[in-house]
Amino acid sequence: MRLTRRKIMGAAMAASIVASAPAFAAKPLTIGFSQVGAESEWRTANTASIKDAARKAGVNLKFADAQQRQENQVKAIRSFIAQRVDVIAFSPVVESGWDTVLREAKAAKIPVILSDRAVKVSDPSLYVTFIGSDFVEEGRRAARWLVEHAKKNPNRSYNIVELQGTVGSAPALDRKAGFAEVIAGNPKFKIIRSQTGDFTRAKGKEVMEAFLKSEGKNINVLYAHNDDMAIGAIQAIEEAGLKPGKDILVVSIDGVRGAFEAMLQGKLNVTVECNPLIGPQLIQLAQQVKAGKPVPKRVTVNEGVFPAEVAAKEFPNRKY
Ligand code: GZL
Repeated sequence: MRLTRRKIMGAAMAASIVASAPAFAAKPLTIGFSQVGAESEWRTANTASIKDAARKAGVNLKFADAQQRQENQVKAIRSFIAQRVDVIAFSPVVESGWDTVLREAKAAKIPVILSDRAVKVSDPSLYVTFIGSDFVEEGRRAARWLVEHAKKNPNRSYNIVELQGTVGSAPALDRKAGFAEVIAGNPKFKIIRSQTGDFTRAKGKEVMEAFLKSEGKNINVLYAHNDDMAIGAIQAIEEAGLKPGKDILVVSIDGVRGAFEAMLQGKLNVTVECNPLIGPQLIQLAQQVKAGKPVPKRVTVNEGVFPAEVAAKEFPNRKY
């Protein structure tokens, strides 16, 4: 085809108009995020990771703190639906009671991502993906450390008190199950008391005081579902005139700064890492979901186990 001079000029003109047109920036992604609360060091680090990742990615983040109440999360999700956000993400404070509000999000064609904690729903299509830890494995790792440690005292039996996380929450249910699975059938280990400390230092201390009052020197081990409750319980153990980490072994989960400080003081024996720094992966998942790209139904994070012997070496590397 002969390109006439006029056609070439026309094409050049069109190209220059497009090039000079203001670059219309794509509308930023808007994510509505409902956070459990601010109950622990872990949660604070998790919130910071999500907010920092959203800022760096230019995401418009609408953030709601539920103060550990499910009704506040339901309200926040409904508000995100009304505001027509692009993606809803949330860390469900408890596993059940989400079907209705997630059906409303589905009807509004707003995709939902689960962050940190899972839900039990009748229809798995009510959320697109989950990113977080394997809490059952975290419970197993805590128990495996104790079983290994106990080999040093073959004739000794261990009476364990357990501080559970928030009643009905995935981490509490799963960490309890994982720990119990590993000690099942082994007469050396017995859980003599188990009660929720709601993942907070204050409640952990209060419940440990009650355990000490009723069981006293009969207790050899504290298994706490998170470091904050363990740190509160350590105060109660000391106030009872006992040595945490020695008279009562302290086994915990999260790997927060406070746990490393307690290990350096000889008051906590091991913390099983639960990584809160999932902000960048969460934002990336939301961007993929919004772009209609396929994402895995479950994205888990890699985690370690930190006994007191490695605390001094590892502490400078900690990021939360
Ligand atoms: C675990 C997270 C738990 C932490 C607690 O992923 O949901 O909630 O272990 C926090 O510290 O309160």
